[in-house]
Amino acid sequence: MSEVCKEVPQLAKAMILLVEVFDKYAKKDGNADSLSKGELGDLLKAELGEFTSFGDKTKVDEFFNQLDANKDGTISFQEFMVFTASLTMLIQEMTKKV
Ligand SMILES: [Ca+2]
Repeated sequence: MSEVCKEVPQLAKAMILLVEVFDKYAKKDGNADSLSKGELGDLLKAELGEFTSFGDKTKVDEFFNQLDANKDGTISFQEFMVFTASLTMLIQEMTKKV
C-alpha cells in the first residue's frame, strides 16, 4: 500500500486499495485503463485465489465474459467495481451465516 494510506480512515483506505489493485494489473500490458483477460486472470489468482477457485482457467473465461458488460473485450474500472461490489455483498451474506 502506498504511503498516503497510512493516515486515511479504514473505508477510504479500502477504496484506495481497490483503485491500486486494479491499476497494478491494468498497467501490465497494453491499455493501462482496463484489464485484458490475462490481467484479470492474474488479478483473480493473486488477489482472490485462496478465497475462491478463480485460478481455474475456465472460471476466468466465464468471469471475463460476465464482467465485460459492454463486450469491448476488456474490463474497465467501472466493470471491475460492479464485480467487487457484488463479491463484497456475497461475502457479507457468507459472514451472516457463520
Ligand atoms: Ca468492457
